[in-house]
Amino acid sequence: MKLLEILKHPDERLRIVAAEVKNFDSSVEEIISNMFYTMYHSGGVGLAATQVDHHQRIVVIDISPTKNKPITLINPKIIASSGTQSYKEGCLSVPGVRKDTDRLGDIAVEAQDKTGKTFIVKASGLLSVCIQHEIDHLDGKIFIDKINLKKDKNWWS
Ligand code: QAP
Ligand code: CO
Repeated sequence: MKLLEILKHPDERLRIVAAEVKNFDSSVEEIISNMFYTMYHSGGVGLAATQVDHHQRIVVIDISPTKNKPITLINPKIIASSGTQSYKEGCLSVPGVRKDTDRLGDIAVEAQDKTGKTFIVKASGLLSVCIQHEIDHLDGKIFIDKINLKKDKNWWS
């Protein structure tokens, strides 16, 4: 297992749009296990491949307090949603910054596992926020992009 370097804002590589995974080979398994190792080491709950300068559509998540409920999403796509929510988000690529961010509420996500098998996960609350935050990374978007300079007068506080 390898500890990967996490890109920090404003590194422009965080803006690269990740490519779909088409070949489910051992290199995909390798980046996934290194991403989990790096995320747990850094005290994160979610990490997108983009953040470790690997531009394929791969996300790892573990929001459990016991850190033993790993979720891997490959080529994730939101296929349904209802409602909205706001959550005070942070990001390993923007250390120290926390900001209320508007998101979809309940979501259904279609994704593939490391063998290429398609599955659907339904998520609400923190898990829903985390999945949306990580899919944004794959599209080169960061939560602080959503800061409204007019509305959020003191966005830095
Ligand atoms: C994305 O974020 C997320 O500033 C994952 O000093 C955000 O793991 C999911 C972290 C909000 C759900 C809700 C941030 C660690 C970790 C920091 C993270 C820091 C140390 C952020
Ligand atoms: Co992030």
